[in-house]
Order: sequence, then C-alpha cells, then structure tokens
Amino acid sequence: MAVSLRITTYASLVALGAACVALPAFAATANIKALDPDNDGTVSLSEAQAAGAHKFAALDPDGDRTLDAKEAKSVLIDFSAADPDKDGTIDKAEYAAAIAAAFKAADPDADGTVDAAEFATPAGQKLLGLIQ
Ligand SMILES: [Ca+2]
Ligand SMILES: [Ca+2]
Ligand SMILES: [Ca+2]
Ligand SMILES: [Ca+2]
Repeated sequence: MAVSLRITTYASLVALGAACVALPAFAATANIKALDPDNDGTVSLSEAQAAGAHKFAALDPDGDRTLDAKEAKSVLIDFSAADPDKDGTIDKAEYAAAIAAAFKAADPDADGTVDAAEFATPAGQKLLGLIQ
C-alpha cells in the first residue's frame, strides 16, 4: 500500500514537473529579445542565422574559422551530422546548415518563425543552444 502511494505521489510530481516545463514561456520571451532585433516577438531564420554567426565566432577562440569537436562541445550539436564533409571540423557554412535544420525542427507550424512557445520545446532549446 505504502509503495503504491509513493508511486502515485511520484507520478503526480512528474506530472507537475511536466506542467512546469510547459510554462516558462516568459523566460523564453526574455531570452529571445536579443535574438529578435525587429522586435516582432518571433525569430526568423535570418535573425537566427545572424545570431548564429555571433555564436560561431564566440565558440571559435582560436579564430581559425572552424569549430573542432572541443570547441563545439558546449553546444547541443550532432557533430557528425553537422560535418557532412567529415573533415573533423564544422565551418561557417556547415554551422549555418545545422542552424537551418534545427530551425526547421523548432518550427513545427512551419510559419517561418520560431516563437517563444516553440523555443520552449526540446527542439527549440536545441536551436537556442546553437544561436545564443
Ligand atoms: Ca523577429
Ligand atoms: Ca577553431
Ligand atoms: Ca566540415
Ligand atoms: Ca513557428
């Protein structure tokens, strides 16, 4: 009896946690301000690419204009998928392609923009990691 009660409590905690995960649209709204220079409340692909170019430069302290596995480590990126020419580094074009793919995944309604609610999804968080 005690065990099943504990499981029930745990399940409702998990449900509560899931509800909390769905909520932080406010935090995401604050976060996308810097990514949204035209201030329309959503991030377009060109805004994402512009932010991604800054991020790329920040990830590349040695300034050789490519990211090796170590430099890309802090970003949620599938390195081998982002390195189609398999030279062991991600160059700017490859990084832009990874952003385009992540953007598409983060835009399930395919309206060409990622809004705060879409940024709050796992795919949105992945995109955010690439550009912020
Ligand atoms: Ca915008
Ligand atoms: Ca580098
Ligand atoms: Ca490459
Ligand atoms: Ca959208």
